[in-house]
Amino acid sequence: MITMDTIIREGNPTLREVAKEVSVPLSDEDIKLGEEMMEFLHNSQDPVKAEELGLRGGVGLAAPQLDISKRIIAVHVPSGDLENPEPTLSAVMYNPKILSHSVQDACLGEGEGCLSVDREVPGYVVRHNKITLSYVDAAGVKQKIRLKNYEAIVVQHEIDHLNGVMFYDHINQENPYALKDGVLVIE
Ligand code: FHF
Ligand code: ZN
Repeated sequence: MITMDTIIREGNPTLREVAKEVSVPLSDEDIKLGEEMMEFLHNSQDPVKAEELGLRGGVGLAAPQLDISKRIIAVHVPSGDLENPEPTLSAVMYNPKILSHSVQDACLGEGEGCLSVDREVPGYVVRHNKITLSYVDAAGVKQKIRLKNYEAIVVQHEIDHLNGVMFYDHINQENPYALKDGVLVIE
């Protein structure tokens, strides 16, 4: 089972590597890793299990955070709506690739954090507001989807991990809360 002890922290060089693509058809090992990554996200969002296991709540996880330099991410974004409890996005993605993106940028009003970063880093993390993404799903099937707003931000945070990029690399060094005109702030 993946716990906080499995997750490597900033300073570990693996977080700065460009991860390798996985081969398709997927290996049993890569399928199992994806399942374990998704299980971690579920556990981390379950108040009882998160408390028991000492997990920080997470909506995404990338294999390099487990010291595994492969292009695998898991995302699980809860709806936050009691009427509609289906997660707005839940998938393990192999070899995810941004095919195109909006001109408009966006950032989370609250900034971002990271399971591999044990400190608060204030500031806006400016990303693309919309992305068109291809990936291979857990069944080995190629998928192509469009994402916007929060879901697009989460996936970009995860794909950054596959490229050795940390969220704070995107924060304006002079003024962490400086924003160019037209950037959507997601609250
Ligand atoms: C998180 N947690 O998941 C953050 C960190 C924008 O590479 O966002 O480092 F648990 C992956 C509902 C809403 C439920 C938010 C992408 C952030 C990715 C994980 N938690 C949440 C929730 C959360 C990182 N990460 C603060 C841990
Ligand atoms: Zn992260």
